[in-house]
Amino acid sequence: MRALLTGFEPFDGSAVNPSWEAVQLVEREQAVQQLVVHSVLLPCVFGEATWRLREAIVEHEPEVVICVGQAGGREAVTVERIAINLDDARIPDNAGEQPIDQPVVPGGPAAYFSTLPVKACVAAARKAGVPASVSHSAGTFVCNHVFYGLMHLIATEFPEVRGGFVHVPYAPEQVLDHAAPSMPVPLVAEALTAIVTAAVLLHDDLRLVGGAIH
Ligand code: PCA
Repeated sequence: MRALLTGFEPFDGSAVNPSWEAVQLVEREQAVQQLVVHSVLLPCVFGEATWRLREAIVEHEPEVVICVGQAGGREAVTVERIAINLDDARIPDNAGEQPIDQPVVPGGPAAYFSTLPVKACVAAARKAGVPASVSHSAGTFVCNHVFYGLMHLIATEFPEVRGGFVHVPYAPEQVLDHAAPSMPVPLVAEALTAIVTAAVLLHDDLRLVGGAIH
């Protein structure tokens, strides 16, 4: 089995992006038998990030694709459930573009659900000792853009691939001078290993409590 994990380059003035640090660790460790993990860096740029993702899928021919991004301020690893057809950037991307209220794919469906077993992924991360939950919004910046782009690629070109998105907290070194939740990168990598393992092994999700009231 082959899995593709993507991480993002730093953005918004940060020196690191824990998503890229963590997926490289997962690739280096290759901790799961009979599963080869490839990691690929995506630019934090609308449009280009999705083209690079498509190239990586063509190159590595993965069964499972998990895109990973930083969600500064979140306290846990969050497995995203839904990607929406909306780009609405609060800050410019790394190429200086700041789309406002534009569709990711003009004429595309309003949203796509992750095809990962999201509850089972959360359960696996928790079992590995890492705080995790399901999230029902990946925001409206480049992460949601790539998540929607991934699910659109799967729907239109790669129907045999299963895919989804995981957001991770800041690394501790990013919050040394302000109070915000953070998580050590090796712990994030453990969660991602557990998540990718669950995603590869399970096609149907587990029926677990895990919704959100708001
Ligand atoms: N997080 C941003 C984009 C890149 C990243 O790591 C986001 O959540 O949209």
